[in-house]
Amino acid sequence: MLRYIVALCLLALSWAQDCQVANFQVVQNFDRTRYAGTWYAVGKKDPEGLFLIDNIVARFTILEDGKMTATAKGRVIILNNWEMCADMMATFEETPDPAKFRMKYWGVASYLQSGNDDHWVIDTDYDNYAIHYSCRVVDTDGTCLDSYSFIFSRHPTGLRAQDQPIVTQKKMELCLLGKYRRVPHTGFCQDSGSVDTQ
Ligand code: DAO
Repeated sequence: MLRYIVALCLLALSWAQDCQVANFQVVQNFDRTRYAGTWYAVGKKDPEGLFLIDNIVARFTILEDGKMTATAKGRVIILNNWEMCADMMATFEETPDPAKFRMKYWGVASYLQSGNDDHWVIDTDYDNYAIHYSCRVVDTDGTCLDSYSFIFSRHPTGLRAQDQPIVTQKKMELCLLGKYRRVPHTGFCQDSGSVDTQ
């Protein structure tokens, strides 16, 4: 019975969402220094033309001039069936909102994907979980046509039980509840550099 009540409440709340990208709330007073360090992607909502599949680990660094950069690794399949660990790099351009960045990214090898996406930090407690969001294409009605989102954890084993309701609430606010998949960490990228050794 309780399960049905919770499901009905979630449904009612999701109906109340307007799903306007411009109205999505990001974390207040974002502190990039506390955000720095290693994050394990434990959940992902894929964009069209999925790139990073699993074993995704990102490490954010704050340079001396205060700018944020990142390196990331993850298992990818390129050229139809070539499986490899992609070594990626990213720089972040600030915007008037401290939790909203433009992220320029590229592969260490030229045949890897490159691009320029939004990188919004929707929520984080800095020590355990972070919710990232990027909308690549905004529809004419203001909703998102092509988005991706990472659920990051400081722990490769996943989210702590107490963080799960917060993350579920945020997925709902992004109108992405039910669109995420689990991101396994099998050690696939472990021997290819240092990003996931901390
Ligand atoms: O996996 O389909 C996809 C989209 C991922 C975009 C590439 C991200 C590469 C750099 C990530 C740095 C920190 C999140």
